[in-house]
Amino acid sequence: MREKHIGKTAHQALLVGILLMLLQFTDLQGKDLPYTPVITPNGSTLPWKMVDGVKEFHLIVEEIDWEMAPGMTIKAWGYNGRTPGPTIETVEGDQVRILVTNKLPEPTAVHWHGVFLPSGMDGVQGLTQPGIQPGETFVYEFTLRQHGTQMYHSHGDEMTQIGLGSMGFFIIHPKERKTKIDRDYAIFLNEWFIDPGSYTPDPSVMTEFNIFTFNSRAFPGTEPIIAQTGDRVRVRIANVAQEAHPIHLHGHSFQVVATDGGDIPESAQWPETTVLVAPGQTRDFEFTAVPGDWAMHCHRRHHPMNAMGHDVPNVLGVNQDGLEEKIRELLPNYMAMGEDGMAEMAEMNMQGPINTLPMMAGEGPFGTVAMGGMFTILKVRDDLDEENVGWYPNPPGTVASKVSGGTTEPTQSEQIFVCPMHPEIQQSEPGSCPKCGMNLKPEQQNH
Ligand SMILES: [Cu+2]
Repeated sequence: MREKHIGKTAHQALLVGILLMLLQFTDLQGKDLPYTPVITPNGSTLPWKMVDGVKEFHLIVEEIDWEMAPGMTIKAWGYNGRTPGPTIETVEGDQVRILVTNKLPEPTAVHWHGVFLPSGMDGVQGLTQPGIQPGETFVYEFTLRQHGTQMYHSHGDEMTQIGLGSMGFFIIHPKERKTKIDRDYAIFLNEWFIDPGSYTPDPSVMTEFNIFTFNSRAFPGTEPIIAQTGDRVRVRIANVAQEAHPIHLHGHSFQVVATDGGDIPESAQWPETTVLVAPGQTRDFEFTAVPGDWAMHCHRRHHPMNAMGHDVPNVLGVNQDGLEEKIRELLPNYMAMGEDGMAEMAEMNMQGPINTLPMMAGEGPFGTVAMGGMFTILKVRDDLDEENVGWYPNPPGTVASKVSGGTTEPTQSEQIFVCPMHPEIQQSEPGSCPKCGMNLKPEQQNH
């Protein structure tokens, strides 16, 4: 009896030991983080290693090939193979050490934007440190005494280096958060001028930009934001570009809860649907997710558009009959456009110069979305399947639809999808024409 009893205790001790080891292992794998990790759509989070109680990160700045959307790749200057650089994630109280290796052809320095630190760690070339020469590695080390959405960006030849993409998020989580965040997203704004048909952004351009990006991606290259119905969602927006961008979210009211200067007290928050994010600012907003597919975009009209929208001759309302043929005698591939607006450019999938995105594009379940640039989709579902989100299944009777035969009285009708070029191609589901590949257009069939 006694032996058996001792045996049982030893067995329990062994089990506890294994459990403790497993817990420690889990912690080492970083799965037991004391915060909801930030997701950087189309981006990544910078891994770190603990060295004698210090969180150590390594950034390498260099020229990279960066895809802005399928069909367009640029020569950017980014960190660790991407622009924006990988998101640095930390917790208030952490001691951090950041190694920066310069593989650019000119000196650089990295500024930790909005972070409280000793002046000599502030990363301003010439003012607080010598420039990091090509091939050199510098070390920055400081203890985090605040929390918030901060940034890192080049502070040497800023016009060129930031202009080509040298920036990233520096997120400091609070030790304890009063209200839980279910999903936490980070989006860096930027605008670029890339001469149609070329690969290197022109950093000397001051105002006339032609590509506008979320995390250096232009729609339809932007990854959607996803959430479960009722989730508390935080979106962090950062800007070190030339222009201020009013970021608008459909279907929700949100509160701006923090800036790069710190948390906004609840008594000072007010409801919004659009937040203006100026150069040098970050803005965090939060909302409770409502089911649907919701657009989120910059509300300046040219910013959810790609190149080619600038300086086109204004022919709105001008009858161009016969003009096309006449010009074709001189320019064989000439195509007249714009008499009824610009939407036809999206329809025709206008072939521009190489490495140049169409002005507007993107396929939705009801046809072309005719957007580009700073545009993404918030996808909220009652039963979220993260691997396969798809298009929102609208409940019956909740989709705008055409009224019949000129009457304004709603009538019973059934939606069909028809090819604009081949009217014989009709089906009950959205899709593309098997003959010409164009998007089928929704039409009503009346009973
Ligand atoms: Cu904008």
